[in-house]
Parts: sequence; C-alpha cells; structure tokens
Amino acid sequence: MSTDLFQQAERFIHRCYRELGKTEQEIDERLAEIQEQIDNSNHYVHTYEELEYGAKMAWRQSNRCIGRLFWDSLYVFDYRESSSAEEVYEALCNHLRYATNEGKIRSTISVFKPRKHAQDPIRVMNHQLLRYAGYEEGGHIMGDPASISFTKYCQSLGWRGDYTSFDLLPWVIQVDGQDPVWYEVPKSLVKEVPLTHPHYEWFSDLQLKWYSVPIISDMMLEIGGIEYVAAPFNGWYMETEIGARNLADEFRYDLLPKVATKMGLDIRRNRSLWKDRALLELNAAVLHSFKEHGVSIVDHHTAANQFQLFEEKEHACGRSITGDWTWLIPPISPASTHIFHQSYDDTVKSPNFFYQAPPYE
Ligand code: HEM
Ligand code: NRG
Repeated sequence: MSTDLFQQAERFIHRCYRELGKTEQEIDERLAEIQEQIDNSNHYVHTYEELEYGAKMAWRQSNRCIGRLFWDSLYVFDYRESSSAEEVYEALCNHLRYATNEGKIRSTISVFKPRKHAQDPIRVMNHQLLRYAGYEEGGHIMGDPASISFTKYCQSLGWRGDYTSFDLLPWVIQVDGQDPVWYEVPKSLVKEVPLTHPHYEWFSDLQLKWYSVPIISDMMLEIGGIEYVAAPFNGWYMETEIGARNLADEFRYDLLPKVATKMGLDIRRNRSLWKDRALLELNAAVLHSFKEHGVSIVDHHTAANQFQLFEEKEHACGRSITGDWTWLIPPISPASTHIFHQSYDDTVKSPNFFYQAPPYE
C-alpha cells in the first residue's frame, strides 16, 4: 500500500519536476522527504507548486476535453486549510466570484483536503456548483430532468425551490462523513444569460436562460497517488453544450419541437430536417446572447481549431496526446472539424480527473 503510494509519487515528481526544469538533485531531495512522510503516516503533502502543476497536468490529460490548449493558464486556489462547512462555503463563493470575473471567465480550480487513510474530509455533493433543479410530480416534469434525484435529495435536507424551470440548486457540503449542510448560492455572485436570437424576435418569448460558468464539482483530482475528492474546476462553455445538449436532448429541456414550431417548420416530417434547423438556431441564440452579455464562450469550430493547435504544441514538446474521440467530436456538424477525421489514443494518464460515486444515494 505505502510502497504503491510512493511509486505513484515518484512517477509524478519525476515528470513534474523535469517539466518545471528542476535538477536531479532537487528531485532526489524531494523524494527522500516524501518517502519519510509516507513511512511515518502513509500519506504525503504536496507543495503548492506540485499541486498547481499537477492540476494543470490533469487538465492537459483529460481525454474528453476539447478546451485543453489553455491548460497552462489554470488558476489554482489552495483551500487545503478549509475544514468547516462554513469555510468551504466561503471558498466556493470566492471561486465563483473569481472565475466569473463579470463575464470574462477565468479557468479556475479550488483544491480542498484530499482523502487520507480512506476517509474523505470534504465532499461537495453537487454535480456542478451552478445547476438548475428538476422536479417530477404526477408524470409532469419541471426544470432540468438531469437534476431530479439530486433535487429530491436537497428537499430531503429541508431545501425548498421556487418551482420555476430555472431554480438554482443549493450547495450541499459534507465534512468528515457527518450530516451534510446546505447553503443557498448567493444570487449576487451568479451571472445568468437570458437567451435571445440575432434574427428571430419571438425567441425571447421562450424565456430561456443559462448560467455563465460550468463548474464541475463531483470529480476526483488524482495527483501522484493523492486523491483530491473535492476539487471543483471550471473553464467556459462551448455553445453546443447548452444549445445542442442541455436545451435540446429529449431527456433534458427537450426544446427542439417548440423552437421548430415557432420557426414554422413541419415537425411531423423528418424530411423537413426540423430538428437540425432548430438545433442550429438554438446554438446561434446561445452564441449571440453570451456575446451580447459579455460572457466568454467558444463556438465548436473555433474550439476544434484551438484543439488542433494544442495537438501541435504537445507534439512539439515531445509529448504524445491522448483523447476520447466519442467525446471530442462536437454534437453538431462533427465532420466539419478535423477531430472527426482522425483517431485518438484513449489511454488514461495520471494526474487526471475521475468520476466517483456520490456520497448520497
Ligand atoms: C469535458 C470544453 C476547460 C476538464 C469537456 C467537454 C467540453 C469541454 C465541450 C465535453 C463536455 C460534455 O460533453 O459534457 C472545455 C472548454 C474549456 C474547458 C471550452 C474552456 C477553458 C476545462 C478545465 C478543466 C476541464 C479548466 C479542468 C481543469 C474537463 C474534463 C472533462 C471535460 C475532466 C470530462 C468531463 C466528464 O467526463 O464528464 N470540456 N473545457 N475542462 N473537460 Fe473541459
Ligand atoms: N456539458 C456540461 C459541462 C461539462 C464540462 N464543460 C466545460 N468544462 N466546458 C454542461 O453543463 O453543459 N469546463 O471546465 O469549462
């Protein structure tokens, strides 16, 4: 167990320190220190520099992410000293404020205490720090169906939503496996974008909106064998995530029939391509609205070009890139990007981000 941890630490420190241009002597000294910590406690503590660079490497090696060109500009908050639910709440507020930056989104990660001796000191139960509630009653669904089970869980803790289609879920924080505590997300920190269309005036009648910043909060960040079970991170959106999936999937907001009908298309015939036409206009509305409100977003063609540059840069540095083709291709017009026409090695490298079971359910 402890030798295994040391081996993982060793692999990480070698790669990390070499990339950072450190000497073999620095590597040897640091490894001796880590060996001693592991001998004494079955655990070791990263320096801030290791944490920062390890998080950047984890992003760089996230096979499903098309946004990786910017891996080196990730901002890393070290919240390993936060111990109470209140302190974690304050840290999350700070992350949200810093990352949103009034619309000029900054790629950010907040790292809390890691798992130690198989105990999780901090867990954030939310899938994302900003997400809309979903309610199901008597066969009728309101809000985001993807949130139904987590919404029920929040209600079981005493939270009550307003029953609109866009109720922001509270943050649910668990400390040391104790009873979780929930906090309403401060409205003043949340920037949302009402959706309008560059040509269709009726689009605003749909009364749609989305939040500005996707902050994944349920994945585990693993660096050198240390498991950061609470490490929420964000970049900015690619428009298809909202326009082609969240608002369009039949098992999400399912808005294609409504949009197509407003466009005057014949939704009884597949041959009218009403789904494709509605998808395109939904995506155009998302890009247009985010731009109008000064919120960072990238279209899928630009994102694919940036990813191509990432591939070239990694190659130039002598590193091989890994990727998951099925996730990297955008959900609209995939064959119009270079990604579609090549293949990727889906080997999972460390450091990386991993799914983990939610502590509820
Ligand atoms: C997945 C774009 C930043 C890590 C994705 C996906 C997109 C994307 C489109 C696929 C999501 C889906 O289909 O649900 C971007 C863009 C960014 C960005 C445009 C702008 C800077 C980041 C950052 C990190 C990150 C900062 C971590 C530090 C990941 C991971 C996944 C992912 C781990 C896989 C998520 C999963 O398996 O559910 N990204 N990303 N990305 N991204 Fe990024
Ligand atoms: N598709 C999800 C978000 C997944 C991560 N996407 C990013 N990540 N852009 C959604 O909410 O639509 N990021 O860190 O920027």
